Amino acid sequence: MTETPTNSQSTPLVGIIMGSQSDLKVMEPAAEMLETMNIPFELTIVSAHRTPHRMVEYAENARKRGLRVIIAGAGGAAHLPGMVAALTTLPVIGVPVRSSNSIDGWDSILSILQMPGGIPVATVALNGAQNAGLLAAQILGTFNAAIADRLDKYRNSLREKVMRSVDELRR
Ligand code: RP5
Repeated sequence: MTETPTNSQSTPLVGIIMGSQSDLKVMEPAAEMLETMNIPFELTIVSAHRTPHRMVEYAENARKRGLRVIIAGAGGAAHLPGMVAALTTLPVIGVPVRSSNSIDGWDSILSILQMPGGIPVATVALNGAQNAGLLAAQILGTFNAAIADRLDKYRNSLREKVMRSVDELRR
């Protein structure tokens, strides 16, 4: 299976998958965050119900291809993250996507969040792909000092932004 380009020539550590091209806009912040953290990733479309065999192949080969974390986004009856999690022991981060036909996104949230015991999916907020990228970086940062260092710098930048607002309000 050929995957879509990564952010560098290195072997991708994170696989970003989504159920449809229509999820791309929501999922892009995960890719942007991984780019910021200089983490090689791949991004592609894998649909649990439209391309079920592709999903099985992707999940079963993910670890041997070098992936360490999978970010899976889907909307509606969003079974992609749970099914992928069932097929691999790599950590799977689920992004509930608010799709056009959704009931305010609750369908996506509940179908990704409410995994029965035994097969976890780390679920982020509705359309919360940025946090999915960060969480993937944090998982990799547990054994990669360079990534942990970039995460510290990112946190510092958040703190400094708040402190600048505090200073401005004092004036
Ligand atoms: C899911 O169905 C996708 O994840 C998407 O969020 C939703 C709608 O897909 P399209 O009909 O826009 O392709 O599989």
